[in-house]
Amino acid sequence: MKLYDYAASANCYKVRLLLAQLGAEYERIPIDIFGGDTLTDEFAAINPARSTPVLEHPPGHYLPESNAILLHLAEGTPFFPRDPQVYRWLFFEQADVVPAIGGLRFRLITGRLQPDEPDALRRRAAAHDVLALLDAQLAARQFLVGNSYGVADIGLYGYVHVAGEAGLELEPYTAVRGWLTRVEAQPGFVNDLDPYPANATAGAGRSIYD
Ligand SMILES: N[C@@H](CCC(=O)N[C@@H](CS)C(=O)NCC(=O)O)C(=O)O
Repeated sequence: MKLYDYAASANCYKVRLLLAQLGAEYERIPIDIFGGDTLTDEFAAINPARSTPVLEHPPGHYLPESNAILLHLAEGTPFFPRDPQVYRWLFFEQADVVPAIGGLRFRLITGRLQPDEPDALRRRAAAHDVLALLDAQLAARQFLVGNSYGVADIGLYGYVHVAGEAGLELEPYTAVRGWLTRVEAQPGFVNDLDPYPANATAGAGRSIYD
């Protein structure tokens, strides 16, 4: 199994977290997205969307999309409870959590947006809506689906745990904070999300964002 992977991407980190908790052996293929690695014809043949992560398994078969990879790897394991709510949370993560929290964090840290610009204010408001929704969901339960830890929690943890780096104060979201602590206490938990490297700064590299 190979993972085409960017160390500073929370979408990639979500997959690395599940792989670690499954005890799976795999080879990491580092993709320097701001070094132009996703802009090559070779990478487009692996994933025409030019994004990471991509799982290669078996050799020559490529699965892009972080949450598709999570669902595929978790199939038949305790990390995938037979409850359709799992799908609901993973779609919510991509549609609402990533653009709001992930998009804000990436653009602020790498200098693509200033905190007082309209796009930052819009993303910040959306992020607080997301956090309030999650806080209400988690107020009466230990984990997002069926009260047992699984891929829905892994998918949401990826970007929610770095909300503070986007300047989002988590203090009012008591249930979210409790859930983050429970996720971090799970057997085999790892956090190997790297900070953005220097070439991620606006104007410093080449990527689909520039
Ligand atoms: N929906 C995709 C989004 C993946 C994505 O946006 N990946 C970013 C890093 S977080 C990327 O690889 N961008 C490629 C580039 O900038 O060239 C998923 O969940 O896998």
